[in-house]
Amino acid sequence: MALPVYVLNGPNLNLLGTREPEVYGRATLADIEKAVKARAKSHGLKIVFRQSNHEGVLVDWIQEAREAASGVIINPGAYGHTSIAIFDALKALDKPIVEVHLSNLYQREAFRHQSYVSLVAKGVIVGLGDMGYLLAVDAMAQLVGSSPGKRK
Ligand code: CA2
Repeated sequence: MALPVYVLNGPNLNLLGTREPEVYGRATLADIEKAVKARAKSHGLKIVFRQSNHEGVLVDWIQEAREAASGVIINPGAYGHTSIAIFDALKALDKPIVEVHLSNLYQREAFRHQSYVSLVAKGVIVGLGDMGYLLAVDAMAQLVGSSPGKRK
């Protein structure tokens, strides 16, 4: 049985769809989860989709992924810019990592221009809104060698 891809979301992403639609779009995180699972199914991939506002919880899930996931797609939210703990946990994960940000970090404040996660991610998708998550699933399918013919 193929292991699922973990899709991990950091702080405040539970608020998507409620404020700042011009920056983050109108989709809620539940909308994104639904779309991600549908896209993953077309690749024969299973998804574990989670969100936490707590750094240590995200670290725990990344550690869990060492045994339980085939790869990790992560929108670390603001922790991407600050968290060495999340960087260390991801560095210890010997699986493909794709980083996603809804907004284009490079058109925003300077403190958003650097990401610790980018240092350990195979690829980074920024500025494409919720489409970025779907592109990350497509990329992950290639990275973990999944295809509809291999559906489990
Ligand atoms: O662009 C992204 O995906 C971010 O990871 C979103 C984070 C931000 O701190 C990163 O720099 C970039 C923040 C998510 C906050 O989302 C909200 C949505 C609606 C209302 C309030 C916050």
